Amino acid sequence: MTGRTLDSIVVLTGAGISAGSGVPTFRGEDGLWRQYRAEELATPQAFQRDPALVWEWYDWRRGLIASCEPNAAHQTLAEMEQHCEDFILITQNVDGLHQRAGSQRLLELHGSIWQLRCTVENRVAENSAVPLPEVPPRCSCGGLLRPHVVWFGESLDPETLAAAFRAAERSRLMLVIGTSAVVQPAASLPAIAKDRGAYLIEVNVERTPLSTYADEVILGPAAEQVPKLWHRLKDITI
Ligand code: BV8
Repeated sequence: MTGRTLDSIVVLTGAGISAGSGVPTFRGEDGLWRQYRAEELATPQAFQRDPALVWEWYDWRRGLIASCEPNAAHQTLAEMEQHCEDFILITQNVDGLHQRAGSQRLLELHGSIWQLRCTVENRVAENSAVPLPEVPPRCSCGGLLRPHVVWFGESLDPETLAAAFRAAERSRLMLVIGTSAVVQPAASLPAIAKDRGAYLIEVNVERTPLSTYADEVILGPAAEQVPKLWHRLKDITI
């Protein structure tokens, strides 16, 4: 790292940062629910085919996440935001743990499990009821409500995605924490940052497709490694 003030940090997180809080990851061995894989349920086709089944999965996840607490990695990122003038946290997670840890400069690429959208009126509302009083939940207009998340095969919110690309393009330092780096278009953000000259640090319990071009790969649980990394970073310039 060259001697520059630590002025612009972009962080990309995935399900692995919440694993330390007890939230199952998507592709790990804990990514199964009943006999289904997450990718089979997080699709508009699955919802169309069996909204009750998809909602049972989301209701179960909401209940589980509600009993989980942000871990030291989430809390460290919230502290980092206070330290850096140009900081943005981009997450693929829908669990809301970054907000509960205090992060504010946050882009939720894939939406939030705590917001429901009417499939008729398209209205979005916060809903933290666990368990849901009825499954599948319905809007006052009678329409089915769906989780306000981005399913596989659905496009991300264009403004959120554009903001994420802009952040990646201007970053001097990008931290990529707890993602298998396979889901697009989120997985292309680190490559954009790297191509623009950012210093890339990956934190994961195993190597990923990203590891070959990261400047540093820190192997270990995010809850342990992210606080250590921040302790190292905050006293240096890049
Ligand atoms: C789209 C919300 C346009 C729902 C999710 C190329 C370009 C564009 C699209 C595609 C493309 N190729 C393929 C596609 C389609 C698809 C895609 O990427 N498929 C993949 C599987 C190949 N992308 C899309 O459909 C996206 N839409 O691009 O729109 C379009 C439109 C139509 C047709 C084509 C394109 C939408 C993707 C969003 C899907 N929604 N979630 C919900 O959550 O309920 S994605 C889902 O995966 C979660 O958000 C999750 O966060 C995300 C990524 O997974 P990870 O976060 O990385 O989690 P994972 O379990 O995989 O890995 C965990 C990692 O943590 C592991 O590396 C593990 O080692 C590590 N770990 C574990 N424990 C720890 C740890 N690390 C640190 N500490 C620990 N303790």
